[in-house]
Amino acid sequence: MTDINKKPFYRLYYAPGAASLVVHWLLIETNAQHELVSVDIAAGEHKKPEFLAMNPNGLIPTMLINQKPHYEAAALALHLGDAFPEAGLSFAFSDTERRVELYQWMLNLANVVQPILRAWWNPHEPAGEAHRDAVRTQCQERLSREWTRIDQHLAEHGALLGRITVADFMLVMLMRWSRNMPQPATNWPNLAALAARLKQRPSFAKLYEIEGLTEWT
Ligand SMILES: N[C@@H](CCC(=O)N[C@@H](CS)C(=O)NCC(=O)O)C(=O)O
Repeated sequence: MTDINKKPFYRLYYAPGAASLVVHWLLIETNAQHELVSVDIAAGEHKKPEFLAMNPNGLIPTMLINQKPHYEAAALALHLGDAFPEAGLSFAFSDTERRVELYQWMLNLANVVQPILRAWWNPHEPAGEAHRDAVRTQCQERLSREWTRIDQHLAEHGALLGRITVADFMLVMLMRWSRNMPQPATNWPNLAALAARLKQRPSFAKLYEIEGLTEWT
């Protein structure tokens, strides 16, 4: 069994602004010892055999935890919340009631919201090149319903779990991806307030500097 007091060493395979962003952000936020490996998606580095040996899905993020490869942004974010309890971004292992709420939100974001955004950024994927515009229209409609639902929840709770957790970092990354949509997530006031709150953290400025990001500051 892993000793929770002995901190792992991480190597994150990332691309600027990609789904690795939440993991990178949390590595900074938790002060985790880590190194970064930039992956050139355009050059197809993530489809090469050496990468597929780490992540057979051929996707970013992929992260070595003590040299063992792991993937899925939501899972990696949950792990960092657990591995760094002092950062206060998760709940104690004994607090199963709160933890199930955290799992619920993370999986809801990863399974419901994230795929819509993936389809928006890759509109040829669901039904081919000929249907790009229809896919994008549908993505916006579906996503607006999701933003409304989450915004209403935030109006009552302020943060997804009532206080800032790894789930809010995940949400803000997904919000960022909607920045060029006709109705970006920041059109919803409680979502905008949450993003503004997280953007004030020093970790956000550091993340942007390292990834060389400029949009959506
Ligand atoms: N479910 C995966 C999705 C990851 C994902 O879609 N990553 C994108 C970057 S944002 C990627 O690797 N795209 C390259 C490709 O699809 O070939 C996760 O959350 O980690």
